Amino acid sequence: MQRVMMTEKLLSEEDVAFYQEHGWLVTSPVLSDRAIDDALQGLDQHWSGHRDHVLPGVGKYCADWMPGEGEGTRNNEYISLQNDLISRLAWSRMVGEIAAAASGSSEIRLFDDQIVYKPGGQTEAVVGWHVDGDYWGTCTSQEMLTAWIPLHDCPAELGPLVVLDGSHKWSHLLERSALSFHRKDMEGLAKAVNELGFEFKPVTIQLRRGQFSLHHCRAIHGSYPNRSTQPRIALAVHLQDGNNRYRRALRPDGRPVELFNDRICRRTEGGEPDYQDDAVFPRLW
Ligand SMILES: O=C(O)CCC(=O)C(=O)O
Ligand SMILES: [Fe+2]
Repeated sequence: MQRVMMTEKLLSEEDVAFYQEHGWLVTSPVLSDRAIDDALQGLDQHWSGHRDHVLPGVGKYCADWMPGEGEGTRNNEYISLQNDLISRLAWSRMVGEIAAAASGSSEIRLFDDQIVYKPGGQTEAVVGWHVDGDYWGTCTSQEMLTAWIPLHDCPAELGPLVVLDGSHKWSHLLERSALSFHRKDMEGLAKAVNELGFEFKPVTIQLRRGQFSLHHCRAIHGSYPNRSTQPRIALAVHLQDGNNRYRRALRPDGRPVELFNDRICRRTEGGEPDYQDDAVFPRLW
């Protein structure tokens, strides 16, 4: 009973309906200063070379920016499995509870996470329009979602996340080559969206410290340059609902899709990656 009451307070029925309709949601400031300060400290530890847990293959099979690797946008994937201070924020019950309510799932587990750090003074560097679910071909679920948590106030000037409103309902109709985290052309997509008969409606998710946003795994999103003088640091926590399972998937060239998750998690009796492995996919809710 207590849990149900908490959920009702954190997210109203209207909030859930909004998420289902628009494919994104902004929370109230529910994350503590302490949790965010800890995550910032964890990030400093990571970039100084400290590892609470060594994950073999990080840096080779997934991004792990370290000092000396350029002054552009930094990307550190699977960081919560390596740093305990970051995992406290990434795996927080609060994030899990809100994600569960929004997606209508009784269970939420981590899928993976990443820090995206943009130095100040950017003029061109963007995160290209993409759909997170396109990177998760081995997942059966179409209800996975991402919590985007800035580690400071994040007004428009800092290049926060931008989501195309309602795009989770039609993103599958777009030509895939138009979409990529690494694509630089932010303007070209509007034409393609309009040609399909949909409205190109970018929503800039401006947040205060302690707030976070959720976006659906089929929602198109990206971000513009950080034009401010301070860094923009965000923790993106990619989440799976309780129904998600591994399925075999092939790339366009016919080779099997293999995610970094698949390399590091245990196997089911049938020999397939087990997306319920608590060691790699901890349960938040
Ligand atoms: O932080 C960004 O600009 C992009 C993050 C992102 O793609 C995500 O949260 O799924
Ligand atoms: Fe994304």
